[in-house]
Amino acid sequence: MTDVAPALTETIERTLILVKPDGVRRSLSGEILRRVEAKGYTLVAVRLLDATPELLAAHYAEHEGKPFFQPLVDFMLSGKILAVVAEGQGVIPGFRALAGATNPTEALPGTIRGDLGRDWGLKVQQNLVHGSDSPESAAREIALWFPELG
Ligand code: DAT
Ligand code: MG
Repeated sequence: MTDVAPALTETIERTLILVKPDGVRRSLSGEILRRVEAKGYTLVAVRLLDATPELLAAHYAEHEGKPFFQPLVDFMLSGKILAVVAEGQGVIPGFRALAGATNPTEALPGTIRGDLGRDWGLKVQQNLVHGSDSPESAAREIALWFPELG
């Protein structure tokens, strides 16, 4: 058994989840965390905060220069964000599957964006949640939002 346990624990991963300002404003934080917990993932850290332009520029660096970049930053500054670190085997793709497609019109029923989100006709999609898309992104984003865990 001693050679099995370390191999299993090495597969545990962490992801950064954000309940965006639309989710907090619409009082969906609890429903979203409920789905993460009901799936079986563990909440490692949770923080309600106001983002800053600097934090968002770093977080969304890959989108700089795209037409929706400034609307996205303005939207993310429009209210409180619930930042969460969740843990479990496969949690990075697992939460992306729970979240659903980026465009809430296309997100399938059963997903957070499919069940709870819609297109509001704005310059940026307000789609309730962010989830890290790779182990590299997760490590980078967790260090940004939870420096004490990085
Ligand atoms: P995701 O959040 O699914 O990883 P992303 O990283 O490509 O999507 O984009 C970040 C956010 O920007 C996304 O959640 C919503 C918004 N967005 C992306 N593409 C968009 C587009 N073509 N039009 C409007 N908003 C968009
Ligand atoms: Mg993304």
